[in-house]
Amino acid sequence: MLESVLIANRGEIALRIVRACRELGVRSIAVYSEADRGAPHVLAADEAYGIGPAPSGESYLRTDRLLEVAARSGARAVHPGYGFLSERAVFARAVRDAGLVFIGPKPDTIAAMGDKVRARRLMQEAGTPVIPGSPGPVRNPDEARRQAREIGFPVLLKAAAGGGGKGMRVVEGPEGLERALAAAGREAEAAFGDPAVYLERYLDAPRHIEVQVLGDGHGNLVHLGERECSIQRRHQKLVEESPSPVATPELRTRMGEAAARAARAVGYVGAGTVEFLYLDGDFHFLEMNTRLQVEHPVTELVTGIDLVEWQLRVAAGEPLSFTQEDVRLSGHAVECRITSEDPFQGFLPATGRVEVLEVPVGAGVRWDGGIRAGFDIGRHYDPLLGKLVTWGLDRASAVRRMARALDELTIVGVPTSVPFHQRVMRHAAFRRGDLSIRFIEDHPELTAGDVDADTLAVVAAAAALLADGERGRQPARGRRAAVPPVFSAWRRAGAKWAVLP
Ligand code: MV4
Repeated sequence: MLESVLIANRGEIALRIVRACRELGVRSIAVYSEADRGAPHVLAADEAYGIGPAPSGESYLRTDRLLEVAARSGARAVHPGYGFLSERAVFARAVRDAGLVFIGPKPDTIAAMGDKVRARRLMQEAGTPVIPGSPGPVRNPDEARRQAREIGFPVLLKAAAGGGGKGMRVVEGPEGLERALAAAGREAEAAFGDPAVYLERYLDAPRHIEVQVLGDGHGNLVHLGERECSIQRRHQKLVEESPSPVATPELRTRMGEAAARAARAVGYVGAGTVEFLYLDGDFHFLEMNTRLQVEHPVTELVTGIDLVEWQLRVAAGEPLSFTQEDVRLSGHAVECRITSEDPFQGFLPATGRVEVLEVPVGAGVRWDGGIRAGFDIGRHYDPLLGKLVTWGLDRASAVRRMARALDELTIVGVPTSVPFHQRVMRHAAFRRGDLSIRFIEDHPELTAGDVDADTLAVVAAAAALLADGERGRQPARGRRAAVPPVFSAWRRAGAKWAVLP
């Protein structure tokens, strides 16, 4: 096994990696910015080193400082987590060139999948269905018109260097093509420094379903079932689950084999994800993510396979100890991303100090968190506070368990997405599994304004005082208390302030 791992990340994923290291007897080395002194990942790791000021450009994205810490601490490997430097081929190469193990695929694989046109071509050659589209970047309006006619309208313009939806433009007919091409090119140039764009047939309201793959350095590669990730807003996923409510065993096998073929075609080593768009029974390759993903826990809960453990084992040169036939899916898992955003104000990012943190426990409940009471949530990093994940024998029980766990999750001091998730878990369309990437727009009642927090605080304080007055009376034997749990009703409403009982 690797003797030590430098974790080039922060928050819940850094903690997740520390835990895997500890179980394997690997020394964990954390890094932190000035905003993250005393952050949970820093306290949890075996060692921690400051790498600069709060802005990530001056800390978590500084390859030079990370490699300095690696040298100083004697780290043998680097785990990039997700985001930050995790999909930068140049970083992976720099880590290797410094004589360290990069915990992830080969730099060339990262580069190939980062180029969306190249990735499409590779996947097509591997026999994975791709969305009908142009064979390469479109160079001029004439070429665009010819290809669009062949593909059929509506078409979608995408940045070749893209990802994350930047530079995308839907075009309904030939009239709009020239303008959209110019605009998409400018946007792609601004976002990625590369104006190249290509065309795909536009799929209306598909599902986003992805397949987890895991390969070792000995030519073995398995797929670990799919995740349904359709519930998202502005390309930020909010709820994920495994399996997908639409996946039959036949679909799972077809998608899994398509994903595994795709990954084998690029000699994939480590944990990766092949993303598909699914519509009316058909699926098409979208992108491949060459990193561990935020939503990996739902796969872990239904397969029993610890993905971070296997990332470390594979990076150390171990072969997979199981085959595709050994992979069995059991039950159903759901994940809610808990963020410091106000769902009733367009998911406005919020800041504040976490005053109280109470985390649900019990059978089938997992909290992958990155916060603690007393920790300040600032504006410098993404707003993910933690992930609440539940497992059940079937989808309905996993969802009921999530609703209960959300009611028990108490975060006081900063607005969170918890009340949004409570609505989703009780929503009829969600319970039917009737999902698409438009789910949130299609159901505005999920994000319609709640009572404003200040009004609620006054009402809740009055209720709490009344409840305190009643609390002296004990219910008769076998009777419920006359006073309902005011504090839990209050926190369920997402109040910013609480008078603790
Ligand atoms: C699409 C699409 C519809 N048709 N491609 C958005 C991010 C980028 N990586 C790919 N994306 C999409 N590509 C075709 N041909 C719709 C999206 C899309 C989307 C995809 C997955 C998850 C959420 C999404 C939200 C909006 C649009």
